[in-house]
Amino acid sequence: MRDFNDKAESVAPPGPLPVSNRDGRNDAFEFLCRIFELLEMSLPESTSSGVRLVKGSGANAAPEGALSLYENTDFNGRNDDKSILIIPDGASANDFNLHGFKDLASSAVNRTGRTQRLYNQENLSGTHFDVAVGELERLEDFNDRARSAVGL
Ligand SMILES: [Ca+2]
Repeated sequence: MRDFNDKAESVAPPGPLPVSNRDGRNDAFEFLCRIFELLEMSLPESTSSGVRLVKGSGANAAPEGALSLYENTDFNGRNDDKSILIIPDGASANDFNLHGFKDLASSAVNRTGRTQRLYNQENLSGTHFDVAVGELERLEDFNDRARSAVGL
């Protein structure tokens, strides 16, 4: 269930008391298996977030195909103890706080091939700041304000 990480929004008991069937499995177990199969099948690629927090510094630490947000200006300088939030293109990051990165971003490297938009509120709301493709040593008036992001 690797694609289910952070995606559960509710949970419910499996219903009637389990009844063993011919295979020795029970109906409740079969029911849950089926639900999980359906969930896996219905999740489009773009919802597999892949957003991750790493430690490091320098623009070279930013991978291709992702927006990398640095905790400090100048791509964390030379301080490898500082954090970088890596957001793969197509994975909207709706709440940086889930990764312990709320109101921290101070510089960015955009290697996604398209503009990435930062928002000062969760769920892509509030005011925004656009990060063009390339390297941005400081986020200017958006310093320490980013809480969510999405590619345009
Ligand atoms: Ca910062």
